[in-house]
Amino acid sequence: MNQEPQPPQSLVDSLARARQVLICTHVEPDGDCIASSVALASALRRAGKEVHQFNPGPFDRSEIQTYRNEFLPSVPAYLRTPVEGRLAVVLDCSQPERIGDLAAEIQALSTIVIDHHPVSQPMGDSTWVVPYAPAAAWLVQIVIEALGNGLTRDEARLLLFGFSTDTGFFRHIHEQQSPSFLGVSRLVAAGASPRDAHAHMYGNKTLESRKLIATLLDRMQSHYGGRLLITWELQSDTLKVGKENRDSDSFYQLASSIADCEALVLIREESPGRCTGSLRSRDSVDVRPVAQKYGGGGHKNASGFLAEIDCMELVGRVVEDFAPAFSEPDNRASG
Ligand SMILES: [Mn+2]
Repeated sequence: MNQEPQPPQSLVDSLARARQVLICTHVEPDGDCIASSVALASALRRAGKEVHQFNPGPFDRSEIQTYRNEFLPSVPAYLRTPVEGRLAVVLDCSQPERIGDLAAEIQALSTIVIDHHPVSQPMGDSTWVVPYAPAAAWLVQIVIEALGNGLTRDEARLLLFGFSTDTGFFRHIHEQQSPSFLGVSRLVAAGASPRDAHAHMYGNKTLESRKLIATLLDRMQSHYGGRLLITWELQSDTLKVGKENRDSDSFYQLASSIADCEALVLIREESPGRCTGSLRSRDSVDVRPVAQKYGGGGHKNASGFLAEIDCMELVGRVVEDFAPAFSEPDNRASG
């Protein structure tokens, strides 16, 4: 595989024809969906279109705060009815539940979907899902380029930020994703700087945010001979430092560097009796079944869920949930 994927011509045509575009992205937004949305909005406005951006929030991640005012949490009633030239675009997800109430609000509209999450039944009238794409930002870049007006420097910077978010600044890219570097090369040629993108993502952290990581590491439990590592963040920890001082990626980076770790779990008590779980794995361990058990989902190596369960009870349950994954002896050496 050494060619970049191309979007269906019908999808590019419907974007080119649209006069008014409503871009919707997923709950608990991240750098990939937000940057993809803002870059696409910019390119469409350059092409003379009216663009509205929607995201259900919450905007908890510090690196996307700059963009939160560009998004509305719900679609105003006057935009929900189908009229000639009005088009909804769903980015970085393809299941209605991932965009919350927005799904019902755009239900009557003609909808296109651009995503990199593998799902069996994507929503939308015209759909472009490329599961081997490391980020939606790369697909959005290709769509913007297909529209024929090039990329501005700001759009290139945004897309590199999105790409870097989902790839952990290139750490998660594997050899089957080589064509994505062609896209990155064009972003850099258009004026995006990897050095600045790295500083934007990994710099400017507060001391409190580093201390929170220290707390999580200090609490960490090791199970199944060190193959599963699990830790938790209590609401009192979060209140002490503020949600904006959460830095999951730096935490995963540190914890996953521990020898023998194959799966990593971070449980966060959002409020008493209500927790989110983030699951990460290296290589062969599939964390999706555990996330799905609590109504969540995601990728084989990165999944999440929200559960109405007491924090410490959930920690115990999740450890047991991983028993099937680790029932086989460690066969990485032979595999
Ligand atoms: Mn993504």
